[in-house]
Amino acid sequence: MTHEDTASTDHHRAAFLADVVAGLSAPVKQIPPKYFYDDAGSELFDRICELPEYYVTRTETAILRDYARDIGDALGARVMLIEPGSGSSAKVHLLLDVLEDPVAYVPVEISREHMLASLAPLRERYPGLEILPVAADFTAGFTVPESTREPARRVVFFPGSTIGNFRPDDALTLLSRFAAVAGPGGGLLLGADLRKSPAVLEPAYDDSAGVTAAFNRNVLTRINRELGGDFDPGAFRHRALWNEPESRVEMHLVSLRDQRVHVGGTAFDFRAGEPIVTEYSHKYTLAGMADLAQQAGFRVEQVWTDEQEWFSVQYLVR
Ligand code: AVJ
Repeated sequence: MTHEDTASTDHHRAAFLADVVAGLSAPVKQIPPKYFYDDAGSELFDRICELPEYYVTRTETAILRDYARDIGDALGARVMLIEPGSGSSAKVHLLLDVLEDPVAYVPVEISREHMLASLAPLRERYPGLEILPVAADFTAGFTVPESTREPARRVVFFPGSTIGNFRPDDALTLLSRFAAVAGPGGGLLLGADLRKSPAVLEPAYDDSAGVTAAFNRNVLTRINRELGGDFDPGAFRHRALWNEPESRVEMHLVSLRDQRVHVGGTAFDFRAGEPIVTEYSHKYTLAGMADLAQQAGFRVEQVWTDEQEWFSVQYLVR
């Protein structure tokens, strides 16, 4: 463990503690969803992507596969591909297989070990491609490294409908930041889940096997391990609700009894039935996303959806 690693771990722990204490002190208690993704959480999420109810990943992957050539043509040659929140970089090969002479791939990921482990197969598959990993929290801004060859344009790749985790005003801030990263002539290839029946949405976030419930509770286990909390994860119930006015799925951890929990020396009281909000997944219409993109400085160049229009892959240009 280098000095830098210790410093960044301490910095990360301090930010984690501050976010949790602030979130649990709020009128409506909350824990930011970015803290789901420790190694256990990342593995649980990989399992969620295989679930029958969770249509998001397979629907997006099918669109990227079915329209790969069109998407490759739209992005053009000698692209630098930048992927904020790359996770296990499970989708980027669908683009790299069809892109003409891509200059570099820049994954940006908060869990460093998970990212570096996921890059080995890519290095093997694309020996001529420069891969420049950035261990950073993309929501806090990051610097794009220089590539050896000058790219024709920068394209930000933001799949998986992670944009849905952000309230619309925060989503606008994030898209504006991506517009700055892409630069003039650059673009954004965005995966955005679309509005649909709650009868489909709620099971997708509360699957019958209980994997999403375990994913949700895991953040309490992480707080106990990394922040010295004394949560009893079994004393909280997983809940997924469709919020029509806000056009989002909300994930909650509901306290099963009156209880007191301590984190970092601070006590937090919960009433029976009181929720902790752990994630929002906003669902867009095509018109709604086009409007948000325009406010952020993008123009919608092309949109690809599945037959049922459950999911959209959108190429936005500056
Ligand atoms: C990775 C944020 C896109 O919101 O659908 C999956 C995370 N949460 N099941 C989503 C998630 C519950 C997922 N994103």
